[in-house]
Amino acid sequence: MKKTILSIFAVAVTIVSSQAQVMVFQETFDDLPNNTALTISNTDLTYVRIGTGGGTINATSPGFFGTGASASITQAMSNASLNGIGVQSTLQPSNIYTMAFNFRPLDLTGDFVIGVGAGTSFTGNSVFTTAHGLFWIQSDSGNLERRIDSGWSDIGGGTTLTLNSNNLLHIIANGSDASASYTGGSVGAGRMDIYLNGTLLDDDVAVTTSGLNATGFRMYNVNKGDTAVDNITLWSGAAPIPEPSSGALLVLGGMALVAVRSLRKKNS
Ligand SMILES: [Ca+2]
Ligand SMILES: [Ca+2]
Repeated sequence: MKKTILSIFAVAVTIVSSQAQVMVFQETFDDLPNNTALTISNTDLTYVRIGTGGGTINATSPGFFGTGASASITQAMSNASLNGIGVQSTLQPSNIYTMAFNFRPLDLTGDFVIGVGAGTSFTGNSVFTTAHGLFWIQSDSGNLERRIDSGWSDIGGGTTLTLNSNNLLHIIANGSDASASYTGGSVGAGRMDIYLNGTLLDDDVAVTTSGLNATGFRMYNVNKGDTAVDNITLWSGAAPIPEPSSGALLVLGGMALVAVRSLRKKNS
C-alpha cells in the first residue's frame, strides 16, 4: 500500500515539474523592415517609450542575432528620461519567472536596466520601485549588477561586458517559498540563477523581491546605455537554458556573421 502511494506521489511530482514552465511571451522582431519604429501594434510589446531626450527604438535588419531583424534602443543624449520597451501587467501571474534574451551593448556610457515584476510603479516612466520587481538586473556602464533592496551587487563577482559583443542572458528567478528545479539545475526559495552565454555566473543569489507575482517585464536605457536586443522570451516557472547544441549553433552563427562582415570590409 505504502509503495502504491509513493508511486502515485512520484507520478504527481513528475506532472507538476513537467507543467512547471510555460512560455508566456516571445518577441523576435524578425519580420520588421530595417529602421522601422517599434510600436505596440507591430510587435507583441504593450509598452514602447521614448523619453524627453529623444532617440529611437527601431528594428535593425539584418539584425545582430541570426537572420531576422533585432531591436535597437538608443538615446540621443544622456541625462534624459528613459527609453524602453516591455509588457505591462498582462502576463500570467507567477512568483517563479524565467527570462532569456540576446543583447549587444552599442554604447557603454550609461545603464541598461532589465526587470520582471508587477504593478503601476513597475511600469511607470520615472524612477523604478525596487519592491515591484521580482528581479532587477542592469549593465552599469558594462558592469553586470543585480538589485538587492536599495542597492546593486556585482553579478559573478564583477562581469564586464564588451562593446558591440553579442550576449545571451538567462535568468531563472524563484520568488516562491519552495525550491524549484529545471533541467540542469535548481533554484532555492527566494533565489535566482543568472547565466551569461550559457555560463552560470550567479548561483542561488537573492531575488530582488520575494513573494511577488510578476505580470510583466521591461528593459530600458538611461544616460545612453544604448543596446540591441532580440529573442526576448519569458516563461512562468523555471525554464532550463537551451541545449548546448543550439547554443553552440548560435555562437557559430555569430562567428560566421563576423567572418562575413570582416570579409565584406576587406572587399570594400
Ligand atoms: Ca530577431
Ligand atoms: Ca541554482
